[in-house]
Amino acid sequence: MNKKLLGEINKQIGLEFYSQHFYLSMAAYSAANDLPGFESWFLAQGQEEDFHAMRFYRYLNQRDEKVVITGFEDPPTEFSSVLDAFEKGLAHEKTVTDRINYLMSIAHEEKDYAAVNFLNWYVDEQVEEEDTFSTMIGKVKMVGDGMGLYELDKEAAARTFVPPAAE
Ligand code: OFO
Repeated sequence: MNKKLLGEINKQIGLEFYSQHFYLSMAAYSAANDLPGFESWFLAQGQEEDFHAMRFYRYLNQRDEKVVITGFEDPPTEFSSVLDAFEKGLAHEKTVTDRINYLMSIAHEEKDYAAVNFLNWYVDEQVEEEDTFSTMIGKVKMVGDGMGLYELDKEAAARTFVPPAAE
């Protein structure tokens, strides 16, 4: 694999693990504010991010390349509201989408069509990620605070993470 693409995929593994911590931090914020449904929603999102990272990990191993695990910055730990958390989540997902598009552009430049196929999954996934967050933002705005948020918290509790079938 081209060295630039390899380096950027390794960086992406770090970013996906960062995303996992970012959402764990939102789960902790929700738990601390007596919102167990949002806590479990963000925990499921964190599991999804772990899956994204490990899918890259397995792919590099399959291509006989070395995975390099690095650290990452601390995620934010304070949020002013659940809405603030979801808005920060959507902004983050947009930066992740830009990163996936960047990886895809390198794969095209290098005519690495196997990587293009592999990355296509993330292109589709990012459409879902952004949609998931903007839907939650819409719902939180619709219900406002108080009883509405209490009901939405119960609905959010139903989210679970089911890993996609093995590829
Ligand atoms: Fe891995 O997509 Fe969200 O961050």
